Amino acid sequence: MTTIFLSLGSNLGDRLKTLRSAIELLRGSRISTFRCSSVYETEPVEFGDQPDFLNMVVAARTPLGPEAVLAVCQEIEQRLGRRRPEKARTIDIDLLYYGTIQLSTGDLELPHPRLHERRFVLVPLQEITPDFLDPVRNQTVDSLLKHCPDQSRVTEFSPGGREPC
Ligand code: PH2
Ligand code: MG
Ligand code: MG
Repeated sequence: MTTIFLSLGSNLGDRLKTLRSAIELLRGSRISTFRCSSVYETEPVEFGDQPDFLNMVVAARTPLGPEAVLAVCQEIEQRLGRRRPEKARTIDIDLLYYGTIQLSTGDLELPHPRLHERRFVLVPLQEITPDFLDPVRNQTVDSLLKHCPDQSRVTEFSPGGREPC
């Protein structure tokens, strides 16, 4: 079993409901979530004129390898109505960390190459695992967030209530 961290984002349709469905589907696919961040409303980064996202991060344990996790995530994206290559998406599920493994293939890079530049990832990640040591940048998540140059808006969307995990 390996501990993994996933970033979930939605900026189309019933965003909260879609995040919840994605977690249910992950749990039904041998990706057992055990900790969820709060949900955050976030300003789109690098996407120009787009609706705000809801973003969150979940921790999970899985017997699947990294490529199989990626395949499950893509299958769930399809199932929840994601249509590529549109920028607005019902759901985007990104693998941030697969344990401390580093790898780079055609379709998967671990750790996620841009996570340290994105407040919409780091704020929820810091909430659930501030002391996790990023194996490439050799810094804790706390430190990555402190030094993150991104200034985009990230505000808590569901104060008082973590998502059920
Ligand atoms: N995802 C992106 C690019 N920009 N901005 C926000 N706020 N949230 C996202 O999930 C997001 C983004 C690429 O997948
Ligand atoms: Mg993404
Ligand atoms: Mg993605």
